[in-house]
Amino acid sequence: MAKYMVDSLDFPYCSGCGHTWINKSLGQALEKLGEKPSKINLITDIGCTGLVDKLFLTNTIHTTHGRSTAVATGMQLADQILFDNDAKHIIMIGDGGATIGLLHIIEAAKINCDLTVILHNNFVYGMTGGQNSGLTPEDFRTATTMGGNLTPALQIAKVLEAAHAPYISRKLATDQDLDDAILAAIKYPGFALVEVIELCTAYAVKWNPMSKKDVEEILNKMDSGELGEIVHRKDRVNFGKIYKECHPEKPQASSGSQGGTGTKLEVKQEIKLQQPISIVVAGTAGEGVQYAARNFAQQAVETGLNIVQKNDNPVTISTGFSLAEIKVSSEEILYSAIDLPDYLLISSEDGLHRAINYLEAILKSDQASTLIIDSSLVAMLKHYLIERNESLDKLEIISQDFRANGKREANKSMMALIKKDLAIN
Ligand SMILES: Cc1ncc(C[n+]2csc(CCOP(=O)(O)OP(=O)(O)O)c2C)c(N)n1
Ligand code: SF4
Repeated sequence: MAKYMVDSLDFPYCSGCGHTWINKSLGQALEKLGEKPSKINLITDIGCTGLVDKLFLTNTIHTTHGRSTAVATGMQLADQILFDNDAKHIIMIGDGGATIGLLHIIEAAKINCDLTVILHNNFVYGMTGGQNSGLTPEDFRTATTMGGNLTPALQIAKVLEAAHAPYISRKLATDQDLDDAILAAIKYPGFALVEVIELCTAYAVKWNPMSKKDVEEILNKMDSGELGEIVHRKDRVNFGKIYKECHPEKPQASSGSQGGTGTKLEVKQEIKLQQPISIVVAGTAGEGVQYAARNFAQQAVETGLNIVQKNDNPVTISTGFSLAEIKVSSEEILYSAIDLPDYLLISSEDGLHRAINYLEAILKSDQASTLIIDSSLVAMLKHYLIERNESLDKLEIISQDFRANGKREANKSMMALIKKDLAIN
C-alpha cells in the first residue's frame, strides 16, 4: 500500500491540539482512498494548521494566509480543464484563515469547484496567541476578548449554504469516524467542506471550559449544533465539467513569450539525460532572462524532456532583477525546487545580487557546478568571495563578454552554451 505520511510522525503541535487528530484522520482517509500520493495536492494555509506539510508524502503547497482555497481553485481547474483531471485537491485551513479568506471559499462553493476544504475550527487564531477570529463563539474568552466575545460567531455552514455549497459536514476532531467523514468529502465530485471542531489546548482550553459537554453547548448556542452531514446536494455540476461542456476544444499549451500563440510543441528528436539538470538564470528585468529560459524550455520539450520553469521578478516588472529556474529531466519531475543548480548563469549585477544564495549553496556543497558569467562581473564576484574567504576553485567558470551583442542577447548566448552541453538543438 502507498504511504501518505512520513514514518517518524513528529507532530509539531502542542500536546492535545486537535490538529494532530485531523492529520491522523486525513492520513487514514487517504489510505482508504488509495490514490497515488503524487495525485494528492495538499494546499495548506498559514497558522499551526499549516505546519502539516512536512508530515505528508503527497504534494504539499504552502500558501499565504486565507489564500489556500484560491490557489487550490486555480490548480483544480487547470487539472480538470487542461490536464488529466485525476488529482485530488485538499485544503487545510484554520478558522482564522477561513475568515481572512472567506470570499475565496464562498467563490469556490458558488462555482462548485471540485475541492475538499478541511476547516480546523478551534475558535481562535492559535499560532499568534489565541486571538478571536470570525468563528469565535459569543462569550468565548480569547486573548483579545478576555471578558468574553461580545459578538456571535459567523455561521459558516449557513453562509456557504447561501453560496450554494453542495456539500458541508461538521465533525468533532475526536470523532472515531472523522476519517470517513473526510473521505466522503474527498470523494464528493464538487465543493465539499468539513468543519472540524477541535481544541487549541494552549489558549482556548486555558481560558474556557471545554469538556465535550461544554463544546456541545457552545455549538447549540452558536447555531443548531448539528453534527454530521449538513448539506449534501446531488443537483449541482462542478464548474470544470460545465466549462468543458461549453468549450469542448481543449486549450493548447502556449508557446509564445507572453501568453503564447497556442502552438502545440511536438517532440522532434529525443535525447535522454542520465539525471535531472537544474539551471538558474539571473539578470536584469527587461533583458530577456525569462524569454531565453522559455526558449530553452521549448527546445527541451521538443527533445522529449520534462521541464519545469519558474520565474521571479519584483512586482515593478521592468526594473531590478529577473530570475528563471529551470529543471529538465528524462523522468517525471516530482520535486520542482532547485536547491543546488548544476548551471548558474549570471548576466548582470542585478542578477549577481539575486543569485548570491545559489552561489553560496554551491560553494558550501560538494557539487561541481558550472558558473556562466558575463566578464563585466568577474571583478565584483572575486571581491565578494575574497571578503568571505571563499575560493572559486570548485566551480567551472565560463566568462565572456556575453553583453557585447546587446543586453537581451547575453542570456540567449549563455543558454546556448548549455543547450550545446546537453545536445539540445
Ligand atoms: C495576511 C496575514 N495576516 C496575519 C498573519 C499573522 N498570522 C499568522 S498565523 C495567524 C493565526 C492563524 O490562525 P488560524 O488560521 O485559526 O490557524 P491556527 O494557528 O489556529 O491553526 C495569524 C493571524 C499572517 N501571517 N498573514
Ligand atoms: S497553539 Fe493551539 S492551534 Fe497551535 S499547536 Fe498549540 S494547541 Fe494547536
